[in-house]
Formats: sequence, C-alpha cells, structure tokens
Amino acid sequence: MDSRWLGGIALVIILALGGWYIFSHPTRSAAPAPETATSTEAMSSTTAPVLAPVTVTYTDQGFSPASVTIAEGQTVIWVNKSSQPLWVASNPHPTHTAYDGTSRTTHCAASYTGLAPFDECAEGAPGSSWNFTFGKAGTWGYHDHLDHAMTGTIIVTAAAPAPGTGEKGGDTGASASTSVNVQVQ
Ligand SMILES: [Cu+2]
Repeated sequence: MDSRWLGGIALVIILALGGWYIFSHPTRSAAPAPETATSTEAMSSTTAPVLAPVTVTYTDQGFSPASVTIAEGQTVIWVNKSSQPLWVASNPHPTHTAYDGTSRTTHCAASYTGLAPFDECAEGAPGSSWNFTFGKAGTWGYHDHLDHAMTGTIIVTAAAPAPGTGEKGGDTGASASTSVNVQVQ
C-alpha cells in the first residue's frame, strides 16, 4: 500500500517535471525570436541619431573651432565664454534665411510653429549656452547676430545608409519605415 502510494507520487512528479520541460522549452525558444527582431530594428533606428554633441566655444576672439564637421542629426552646443552676449544665427545677416528659407522676423516670432530655426532668436548672456540639432546636410555659415563680423561654419554630412539593408540609399528610408509599419500593425 505505502509503496504503491510512493510509486504513484513519484510518477506524478516525473510527469509534472516532464510536462513542465516540454512546455517551457519551446516557449523559451519561440519567444526570443520576435524580441530579437524588435530590438534589432529599434537599435538601427535609434543608433544613427545618438551622436555626441559637438561644442563650439565663443570668446572675445570669436568662434572656436570656427569650422566644425558633423553628421546629419548631430547637435552643436555653443558656449558663450566671451564678455558679451551672444546670438547665434544662420547666415546671411540680418535675415538669417540660409538654413531653412525663413527670415528672422518670421522664425523668431512667438507665433512661429515651424521647425526650430537655426537662430538663437535671443541674446545669450556670458556663461550661457545654446544648442541646435542639424537635420539637413550642407554647409551652413552662421554668425553672432550682435557682432556679425564673428562667423563660423557647420558642415553637415549626409547620414550613412543603415548597415545591412543591402538596398540602394534611396530605398533605405522606405524599407525602414515599411518594417516599422508592419510592426505597428
Ligand atoms: Cu544676424
């Protein structure tokens, strides 16, 4: 009687452990597949913009370095270490239209709802800083609007195509957004 009970209990335990292993094993191997795909795509879409900001220092002698080369999506931080206020602005003075085609009177207005302009639109006191993220490739001259003889240049290089896509550069964005749409659906 006792040995039958023990045998029955042992059988139940073995079956339970076996069932646990059979059920847990395929679940573990199946689950990571979509997770891996998701994290790979998330990484490829977030890796590009995460570039360290570049700092340009403004002193009474001007901008240093006067010319900076960055990638699309990278941010420049201007630090005012001069004795005067600084107003960083896109060339040409005084309209500041070169970067996005809008003038200072338009894009500095409180009612302006467009993309952030390459224009500080205010005087930054000594010790303050201002930053701008460049979303457009090109060579962008700028100046201190309060002392427009002080100039600098930001050279923005086009973002490299995402690695591993194996498609033409023009198709990269389309295929990336397509896969995002597929995931959302
Ligand atoms: Cu100006």
